[in-house]
Amino acid sequence: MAILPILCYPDPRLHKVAQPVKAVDDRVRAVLDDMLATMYDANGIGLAATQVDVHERIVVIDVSEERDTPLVLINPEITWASDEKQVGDEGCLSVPGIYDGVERSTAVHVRALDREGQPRTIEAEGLLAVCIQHEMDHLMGKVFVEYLSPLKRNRIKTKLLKQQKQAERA
Ligand code: GNR
Ligand code: NI
Repeated sequence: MAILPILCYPDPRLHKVAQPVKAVDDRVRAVLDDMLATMYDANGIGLAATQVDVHERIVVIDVSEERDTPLVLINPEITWASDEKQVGDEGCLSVPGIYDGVERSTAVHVRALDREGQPRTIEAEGLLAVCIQHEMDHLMGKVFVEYLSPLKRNRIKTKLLKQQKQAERA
């Protein structure tokens, strides 16, 4: 298992569209294990493959308090999303230190393959529903700051670029 580097906004690779996984084999299971290790190491509740520069439809999530309930989604598709929506503060491992409100459906149904390649349906609400929508956006090349105003987004971009240049020099 390896902890993978996480791409930081505004890295253009965060906007690549992920391709479907063709076969859930040992290669994909190794990616899943590295992604889980990376997510837990970073104290995130979710991680999309896009964030670790792997452009395949793979997501890992753990919204449990104990951080002992990993959920794996391969080729996820949202089959239903509630009309009811709610604004909640979101953060992202690829946008460190930034938190802002995003409107999401309060509940979703997702069809995905598990680590054995078996199809599963997940009915999610609350934080899990928010996280699933956030991760599926990543697979489409979308980062949550794109829901914010252009003014806010540009300020975030400038701030993070400055931080990254600072880190390079350090
Ligand atoms: O760790 C994370 N927390 C979080 C909080 C509110 C809404 C979404 C998230 S996902 C984020 C991890 C991440 O960046 N996943 O892509
Ligand atoms: Ni994210």
